[in-house]
Amino acid sequence: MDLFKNDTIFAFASAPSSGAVAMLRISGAASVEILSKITRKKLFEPRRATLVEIYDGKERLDKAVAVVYRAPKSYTGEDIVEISLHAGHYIKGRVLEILSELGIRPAKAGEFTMRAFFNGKIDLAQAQGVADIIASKNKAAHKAAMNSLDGGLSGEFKNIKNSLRELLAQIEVRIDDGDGELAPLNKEFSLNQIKNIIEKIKKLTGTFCAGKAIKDGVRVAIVGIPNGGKSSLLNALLGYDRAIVSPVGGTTRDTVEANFEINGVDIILTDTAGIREHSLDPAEKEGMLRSRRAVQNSDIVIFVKDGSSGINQKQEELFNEIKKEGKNTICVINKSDLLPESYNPQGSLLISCVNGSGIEKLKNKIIEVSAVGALQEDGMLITSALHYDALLKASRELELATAKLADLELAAEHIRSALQSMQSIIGETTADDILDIIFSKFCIGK
Ligand SMILES: Nc1nc2c(ncn2[C@@H]2O[C@H](COP(=O)(O)OP(=O)(O)OP(=O)(O)O)[C@@H](O)[C@H]2O)c(=O)[nH]1
Ligand SMILES: [Mg+2]
Repeated sequence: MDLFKNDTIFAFASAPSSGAVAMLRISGAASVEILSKITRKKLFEPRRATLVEIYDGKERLDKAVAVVYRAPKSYTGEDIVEISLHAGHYIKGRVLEILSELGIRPAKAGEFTMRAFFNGKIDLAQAQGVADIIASKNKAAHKAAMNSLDGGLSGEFKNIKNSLRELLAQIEVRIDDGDGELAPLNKEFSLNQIKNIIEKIKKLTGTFCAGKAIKDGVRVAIVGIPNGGKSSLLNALLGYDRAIVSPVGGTTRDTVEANFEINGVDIILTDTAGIREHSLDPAEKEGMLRSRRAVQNSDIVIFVKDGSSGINQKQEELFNEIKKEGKNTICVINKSDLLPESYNPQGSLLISCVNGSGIEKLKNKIIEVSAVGALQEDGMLITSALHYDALLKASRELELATAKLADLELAAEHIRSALQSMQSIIGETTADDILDIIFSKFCIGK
């Protein structure tokens, strides 16, 4: 994508599928003049909805509502025109042609937000919040994106950046002080300052796992020996019949995937073929391979033991083998309805897919053992890999600075690198190719 150009651009900000109204956005110096041309109306009061007629040559194309926002008080910081048209296929297509004929060009993905960024309306972390808010599929992801959009996260980044800048100034001024007029640097104090900043950064990087889980969902694989009730559990968690259940062992062959939410967190649930030692059936063998792959691809494994068959050797061996994969593993003992009430599950969760007992507890347990479980209620959340990498780099540089504090020039070098890393997150010194990556993820019209 070409970086910022000062021409006038247009795009539909509403979804391309049909609806009653389509919102067209024009941004740039020529936008109000273009509006006058297509409506044959000269004066528009800013920020006031005006009923207009859109002309296609001599013919009327549509009746619409137009709003003008004058620079710099607009989303992009430029003059903006927003026109709500009837969402007819012909009207939408024709209006785009007319605007191109008038010499302005279609916007590229993310170009409106990129202009907002270049005009200082938002910083880079907020711009990423815009993309995330559109992409957010669930309550928790939406909350994290709102926080970025509001500038909460940017505020935190800026605090860190400002502390680094002050610290660097303290050191640089002493490097420049050849005559020794200033008191020497209080190394212990500076060391504490750096350590505090490292702490703040670590608090943020520590939320990345949870941030990723919230943004991308938590992958949960259900595994165990045949007939333990894995498919029944998938259905019980989902609340509808997704997978085939039967009393014959080896029912599930292929993995069965389904999505649902627990407390606003997306869960991607995979039911797998039961694993047993001997099977001559090639389809069942392939199914078991897929079960093991599902374990490797998961964040959490639910191991289902069949309580009614007595906890036998084979189940225990398989359980120990699965645990070796190193995943967060929740062990459930199913078919509690067939067990005596006095039964003691010893560290496992007792459930019944037939009467639903223990299922809510299991849902809570899934969130508890997921990365989301460790989150503070109102804490900041890192969801972007770019932010995470930049923060890690900053904290690495600061660790080096603490080790080199005896040599002020070296220490300053590392603190400067950390500062640059923080500035790149906010967008003060971000390389063009990184900006391209960020904005190309946007949809057209935003
Ligand atoms: N009594 C009782 N029966 C259950 C329970 N859960 C599952 N079953 C029964 O156990 C049998 C096997 O259930 P499935 O859900 O198909 O088991 P599975 O682990 O998916 O089996 P495979 O796909 O063959 O590996 C079925 O007859 C279910 O009705 C339960 O909680 N209580
Ligand atoms: Mg099954």
